[in-house]
Amino acid sequence: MSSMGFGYTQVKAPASFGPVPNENQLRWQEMEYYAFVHFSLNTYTDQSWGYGNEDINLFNPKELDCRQWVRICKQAGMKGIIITAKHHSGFCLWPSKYTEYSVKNAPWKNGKGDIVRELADACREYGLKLGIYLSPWDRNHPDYGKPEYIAYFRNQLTELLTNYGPIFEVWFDGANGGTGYYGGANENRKIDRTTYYDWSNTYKLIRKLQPNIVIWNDGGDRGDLRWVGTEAGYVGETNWSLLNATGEVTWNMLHFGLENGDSWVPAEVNTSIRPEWFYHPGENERVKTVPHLMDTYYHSIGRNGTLLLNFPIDVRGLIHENDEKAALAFADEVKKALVVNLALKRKVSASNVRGNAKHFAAAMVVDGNKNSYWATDDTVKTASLTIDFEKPTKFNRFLAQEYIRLGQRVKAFTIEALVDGNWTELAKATTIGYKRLLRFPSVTATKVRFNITDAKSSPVICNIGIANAPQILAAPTVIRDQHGQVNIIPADKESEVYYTMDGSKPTLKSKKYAGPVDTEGRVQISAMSYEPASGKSSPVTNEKFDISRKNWKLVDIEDEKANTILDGDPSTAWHQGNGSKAPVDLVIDLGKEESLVGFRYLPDQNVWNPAIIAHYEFYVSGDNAEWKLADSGEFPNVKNNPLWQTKNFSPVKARYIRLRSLRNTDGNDETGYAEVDVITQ
Ligand code: FUL
Repeated sequence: MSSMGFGYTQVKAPASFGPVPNENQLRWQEMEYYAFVHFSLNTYTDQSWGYGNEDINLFNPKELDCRQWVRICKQAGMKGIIITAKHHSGFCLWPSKYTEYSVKNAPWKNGKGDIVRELADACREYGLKLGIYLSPWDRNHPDYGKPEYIAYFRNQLTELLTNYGPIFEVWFDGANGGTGYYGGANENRKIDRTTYYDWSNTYKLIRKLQPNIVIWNDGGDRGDLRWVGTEAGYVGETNWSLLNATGEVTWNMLHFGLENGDSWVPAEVNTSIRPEWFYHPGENERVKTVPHLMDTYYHSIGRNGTLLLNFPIDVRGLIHENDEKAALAFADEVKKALVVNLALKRKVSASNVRGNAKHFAAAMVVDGNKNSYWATDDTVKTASLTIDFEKPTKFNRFLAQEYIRLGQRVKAFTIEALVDGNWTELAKATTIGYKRLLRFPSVTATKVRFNITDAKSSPVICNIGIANAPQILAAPTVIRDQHGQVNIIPADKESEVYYTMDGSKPTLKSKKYAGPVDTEGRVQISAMSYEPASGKSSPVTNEKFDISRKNWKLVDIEDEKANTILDGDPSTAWHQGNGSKAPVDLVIDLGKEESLVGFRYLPDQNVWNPAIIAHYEFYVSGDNAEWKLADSGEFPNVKNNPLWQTKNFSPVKARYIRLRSLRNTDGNDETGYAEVDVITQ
């Protein structure tokens, strides 16, 4: 059929559907991958959140080199860097006119330095974009919580958005209000996140100073971008780039977007290359592995998000070599996985083409041009596209992109392959958006069929990719249960596992894992998976366990399920609630006297009401009658990043421990625990 019969209107481009991105959001989305750098006084105090009274004299990086940061980011394929110009402690990395708590009073460069300037210069040199993180919460400033602080905050914002050239993104952390130094007041200051900052006027200021910027804000008025509800490095499989302009934003909306939202608010996945955001020397061996980072990639950029990957700047003022190595190896793996598009310029046909017009034909998805697209007639909401390899071809990845200038439309799709003359389904998925990537086991086929099975409006697809990515082996999981049995679980059941118990790196000559290993006392396990078919081995998992918890007993707790606190399995948790009002105590009998130097707490990993302890006291006792306070404080950032919390204290001998939750992160009286453990001398 020719397009003639349909008249001119049929071959006009489809009208946009629903909310669409503005030019700033589009430019940002196309960046796909960019860096965060966390650097502050925290770097020198081994803290996650500074209190606001940390000694400025500690800030003296000896080898600070922003060009090194930018070089690594550039080599890793990133397009920009967002720097923590001011974190919660209030310490400023630029010589702000409005506070004394900044680099201008630090020994570094005799107070003449400006890290934001050095980074801006390095970014310009390497062609990367600069972004600014400015914490709204300021634990140093005496006026925090009062109206005067807003003027201070805007003054700082004005400095940062005026003096350092174009800024692509500004980042306003949602952690707001709480205890702090506040110029010596040392108190708890609460603010109303919805009104205190008067965001709408701050936004006006920002847009006036930097018209091309995108605003990230998870706490206040709707910004241009949204948080995804977790710092673990993934957004929902279903991911709409939409939210409502006003009203409450629930965790579900952050994580999955809002199918019928009235505004374009796309997702940015922020996560760190190490467990924590700031540099902690104890994490040098805990930099994420390539398989881990690849999962993050598929679960962020591969799910219609961007990836904001953090480097904690180390004490020297550099990106640590382990982080550099991981980031470059990750970039290399992404390239190996996706660079060859087997669909490019292949024969392709579609079940429907808009007005049968050539410029909307199926071939537009494999022409290597993201600005041309395949579109169907307006009434068509289900359609398929068949790519013909003309010979058996092996692949295991599928990529699709919607032309989002016209809105996000696809609700569901499947992928099928013609294998030995039969069509078999390889994958089933929901949304696409700017970019969607699917992984499935390798298959050899002559044709691939992409079926849009549900859409809000006629589909508009600008790119399809098919790739054959090399297999990569993930490191195994190591768990020790309460009885001291160590279980090593490979990610792929067919892998073999080799391990050592003396801290040495496992090889094929090490012990082969053949089932749970009984252990007593302190142990260290280093384990790797090995795939005999390919001869490949995984990165190594290192786990250290303290004294065995065999004879431990939870005191005065009837519920048997409570023992999950001691089962070594991070995925099982128990909640103490039952009407008990905060503070809530957990008492454990260690069975005999131990020399304690600290404790560890792993929050419930569940995202729904994990009831994580935010402020704690830790007591010890010899007889369960007389108690002594060994330590107290906060677990910073545990809601967004519920990692193992480790606290050290002066050595003390005790048989009983009491972990007291003073306040939880959900503001109720429950307390959730995945694990509790001690550190012995
Ligand atoms: C969180 C902060 O509290 C962390 O310290 C970190 O800056 C992260 C990016 O955002 O909410």
